[in-house]
Amino acid sequence: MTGETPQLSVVQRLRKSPFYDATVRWGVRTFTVYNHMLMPTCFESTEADYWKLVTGTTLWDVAAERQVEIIGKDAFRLVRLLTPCNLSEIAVGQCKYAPVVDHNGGMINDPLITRLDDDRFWISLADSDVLLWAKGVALGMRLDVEIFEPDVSPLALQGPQSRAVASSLFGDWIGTLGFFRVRETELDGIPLVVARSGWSKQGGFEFYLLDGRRGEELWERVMHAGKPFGIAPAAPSTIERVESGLLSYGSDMTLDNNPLEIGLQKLCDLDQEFDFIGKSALREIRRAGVRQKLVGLTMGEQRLPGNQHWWPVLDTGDAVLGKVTSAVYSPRLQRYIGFAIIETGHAVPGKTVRVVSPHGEFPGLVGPASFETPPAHARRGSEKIS
Ligand code: THG
Repeated sequence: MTGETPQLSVVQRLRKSPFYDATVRWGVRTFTVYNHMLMPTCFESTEADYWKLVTGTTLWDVAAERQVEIIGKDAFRLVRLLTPCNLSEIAVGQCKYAPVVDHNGGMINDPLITRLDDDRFWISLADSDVLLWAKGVALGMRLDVEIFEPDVSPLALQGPQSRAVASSLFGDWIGTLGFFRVRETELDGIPLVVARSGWSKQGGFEFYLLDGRRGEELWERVMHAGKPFGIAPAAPSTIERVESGLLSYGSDMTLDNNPLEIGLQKLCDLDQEFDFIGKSALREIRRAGVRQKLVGLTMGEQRLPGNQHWWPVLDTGDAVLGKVTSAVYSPRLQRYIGFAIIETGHAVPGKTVRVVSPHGEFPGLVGPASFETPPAHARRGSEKIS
């Protein structure tokens, strides 16, 4: 036994992104595995990267958010079958945050769905194998569609200064692109779809690269344009996304959760006419009432690292109420915060529960699953957590 931190064996099976070599050159320190690919998670430190995101502008290799492309006569029908979200009005050039559920109403994924043309869609995935599910559904329902993984790799520009960088790259029209709208364009001949979206609430854009051979060129071009605005390489921030109430598939939800209990009921239209997969199951869950709910927890002022497991949540007796799904130290709130999925009867704002972590037990105050943060100012601490 050496006691050293275990390392990941990087082999061919763990696919590299078209931006991989660029991120290594720019000092990436840690990766995670996401959709069977390597995805950067940290450059300087989790907290330093977070401050750059909330105060400036950052570039993220999120090529592991793989696309499933669906084209053909029945493409719209298939996409609608896959989600409880009401897509009847989705316009060409629009995207929607749309849960994908199975016949029991269990969460298969929580992707963005983009309509590129009347009969052409992308499903931009969180970490699960939707390509196979979509192919199975199409086969079973005898739909006239083609389903494949296109050569498309998202690169995200996120943070309050992102618009300035995007304008200097593309011109002023980018400032008029609506939220969750996309437009096909190019940059020095590099083919792209540009979207106003991204997995933070700091504002920004996503550049979907349409030619995997030109990843490094695109990365360097954006870094160069961002230099006057202090751009930095970074990655999806667990701290910021918990503060902002953005959920992560695999941590905050799995196939065992339905969208109604994790706060995604607002995205589901169970009364629409269209008979999507999981409709009767979700209607029954709504009728009976959800057994558990995802809530926000404030867990004191201790500066602990994030959780690597689900931690039990107990009541004042020893009854297990559920689990903490994500936990981070918020430098802006100066509190340890997170999400938990707990029994409905205890999922009441103001209620205190007990969190059992490897760092000890501490109380958790139940509240909304999104946190009010003060504006970023000179609170920046020097301590780093990994
Ligand atoms: N961009 C792209 N693909 C993705 C993500 C992304 N795939 C994986 C993951 N992220 C999908 N999950 C989300 C979750 C939330 C949001 C986007 C993707 C999001 N939510 C806003 C909110 O909750 O306020 C807006 C929701 C709404 O208005 O409907 O942006 O980031 N390409």
